[in-house]
Amino acid sequence: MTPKFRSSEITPEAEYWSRRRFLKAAGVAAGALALSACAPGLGQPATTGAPASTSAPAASTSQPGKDELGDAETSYDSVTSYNNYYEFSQSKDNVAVLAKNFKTSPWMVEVGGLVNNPKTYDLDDLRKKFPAEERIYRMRCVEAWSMVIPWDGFPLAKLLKEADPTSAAKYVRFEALLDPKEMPGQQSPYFNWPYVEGLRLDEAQNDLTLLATGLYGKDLPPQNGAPLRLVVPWKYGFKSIKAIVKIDLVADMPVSLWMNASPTEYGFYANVNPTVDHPRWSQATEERIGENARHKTLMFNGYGDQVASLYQGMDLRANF
Ligand SMILES: Nc1nc2c(c(=O)[nH]1)N[C@H]1C(S)=C(S)[C@@H](COP(=O)(O)O)O[C@H]1N2
Ligand SMILES: [Mo]
Repeated sequence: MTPKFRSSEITPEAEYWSRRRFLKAAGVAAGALALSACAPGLGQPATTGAPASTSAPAASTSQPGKDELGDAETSYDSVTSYNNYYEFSQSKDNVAVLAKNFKTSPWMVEVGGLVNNPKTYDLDDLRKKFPAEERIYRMRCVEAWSMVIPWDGFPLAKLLKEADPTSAAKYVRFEALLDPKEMPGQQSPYFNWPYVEGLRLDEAQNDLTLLATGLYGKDLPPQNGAPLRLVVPWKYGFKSIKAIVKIDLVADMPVSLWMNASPTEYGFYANVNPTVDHPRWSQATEERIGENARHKTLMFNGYGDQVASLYQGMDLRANF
């Protein structure tokens, strides 16, 4: 059981922001300083020798190094050194160091539940079976910062098709690795480990929904969720679960780690929505890491053409 605790005691997704606000109010340029300290690529193009992105995802209008809206990719250094990964740390700037020696091979992924074809995959076999393609996606954290990341991966829909959900399957439940020896953050009693996330089946089957194995043309580094993580670009970043070991088709809506930790702040749907604020801060704008100006937050993070129909007739304020 998860111990219940007051939201003032939570360090998640929230404390970070209120701390920045506090420091700003105190007259310190805290936000900019803190970010430049942990985002070395600030304002610079990617210089890490990573291959330039050449192909576009859903839209074919992208220029190399940009998403389909013309937004520049966030530098490789920022993407790999500013991370949310509570299994390792509640601070974003030391995850990369703490996760450095995390063992990501061999790795097994168990696909089961309400399917006709349950199977446990070795990750290497899975990668051979479903070759990676590049998708340049915006990633919007619920904490009101964002990045543009060129992922390599394959649509979850392909794996689901092979698993062959039964008619009783309505949701997909994802589970991350539980290993408190290797993941020191799992010694925190404030969270109901392992990290769990979920999608409605039709969301999971949408072509945008990616199982990522790499970024910038290289294997995922541990801090970004190696060897296998979800990417759901129209939802807040916490839906994009890292270090997946289990994917189950289920009948009932899964309860995620964040819903469990703070149900009034983090809902199941978590669709990016500039008109529905977090109880403690506005979601109207976001800080694009590596840039100075704030961006306006876009409905469904700018992917409405592909996903708005999934929510027709739903009250997106109630289903936050
Ligand atoms: N297993 C796991 N997955 C996770 C998290 C986490 O703490 N544990 N954090 C989430 C949050 S809040 C965000 S914003 C993204 C960050 O992904 P990135 O570090 O690759 O940018 O990962 C998400 N996936
Ligand atoms: Mo996040």
